[in-house]
Amino acid sequence: MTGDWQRIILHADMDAFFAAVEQLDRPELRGRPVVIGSRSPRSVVSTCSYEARVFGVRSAMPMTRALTLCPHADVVEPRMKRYAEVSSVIMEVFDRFSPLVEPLSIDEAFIDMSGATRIFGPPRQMAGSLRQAVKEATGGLTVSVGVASTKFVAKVASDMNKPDGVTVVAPDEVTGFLWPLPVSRIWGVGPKAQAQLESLGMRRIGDVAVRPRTELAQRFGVHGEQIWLLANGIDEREVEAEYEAKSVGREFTLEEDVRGRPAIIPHLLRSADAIARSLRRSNMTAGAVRVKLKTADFRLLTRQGGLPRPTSSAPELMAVALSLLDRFDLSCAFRLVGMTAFALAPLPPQEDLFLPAEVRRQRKLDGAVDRVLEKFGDGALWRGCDLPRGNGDDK
Ligand code: TTP
Ligand code: MG
Repeated sequence: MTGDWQRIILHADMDAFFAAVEQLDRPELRGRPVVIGSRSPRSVVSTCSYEARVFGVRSAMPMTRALTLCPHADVVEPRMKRYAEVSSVIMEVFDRFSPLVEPLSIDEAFIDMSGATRIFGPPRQMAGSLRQAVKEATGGLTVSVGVASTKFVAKVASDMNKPDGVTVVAPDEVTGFLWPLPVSRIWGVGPKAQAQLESLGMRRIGDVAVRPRTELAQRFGVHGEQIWLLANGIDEREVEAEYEAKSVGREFTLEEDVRGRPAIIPHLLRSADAIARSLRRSNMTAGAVRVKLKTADFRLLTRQGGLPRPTSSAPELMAVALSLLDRFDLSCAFRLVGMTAFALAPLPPQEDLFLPAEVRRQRKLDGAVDRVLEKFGDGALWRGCDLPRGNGDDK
């Protein structure tokens, strides 16, 4: 399991979600074929336990057919409110692992863990910790996880060892992993496109990948190009966090690329100041920080690390950001510099009394800085750093 992990993306998908929740809440259903839906003649199967899948029962199948395949199944009416409740528990677990969590449906999400190996260990260990945390938080539910450096491969991978499984696809294993799979595994290839591809001799992903890109583009337009890119494991899409409030970030796209630590630091200071102010305004603290750099050739690099204690102070955020900076290769030019604070929590009331004197002093200074910035606007204070004017825009 080697290779250059530019990004580490986890796709986590609960196993037989609705059915598993029913088996959790009703122990008498454990080990039984459970089919979620109603017994009414027109009902379709919402999902079913793995014990029912052995008989060929599947989601979206007419209930009558499911009961023909598995007559002794327990049919259970869905309880959406309960599933939504469990869904928020698992999403909260994911949020503890990264500020970049993109929920895809009630039971699955992408989690960007790039740059987090210092905290969570190598990819397989990350997946293990996540699965354990989900199990503990839910009281016993299992989740399958795929890990790869792209969303597409991570999503395909999470399905490979279901239920209760992990599949890690290192960057140098992508071709070997994807190519033997049927073309229907490619995002956007439905039954119609599948039939078209097959009629042209492309049954497996590898058959698509080895054709010239232009051939796919000519036959299927932009969509064809997308299929070709995915078949070759190329997928630049970023994990997009849905809820901004779970993290506070500030990044700057620079008019001129910057090179080297001294040129990067002022932009991080700007980010830290803005983030700290925003945290204080909402009486929140952050427990971890992520530094983001985009190279001149658009490669996105991130590193993240925990704070020694939750804080809303710019110097404390900055101290961690500076140590994270040591973990980047800073030899290339960067077009974007940014920072995100996450693992947010409300500031405990009256905590001030118990803080050491230097922390209280820093808080007072922070308050004074906030007042100056509120009066004169961002950029009025750079804490002694020399930042060229007009270099960078707020995003
Ligand atoms: P899935 O993740 O697709 O299915 P699953 O979690 O039941 O099983 P697994 O991931 O182990 O293959 O969908 C999540 C839930 O969404 C599922 O438990 C029930 C609901 N669902 C439907 O109601 N109808 C459907 O057709 C599908 C596919 C899912
Ligand atoms: Mg699922």
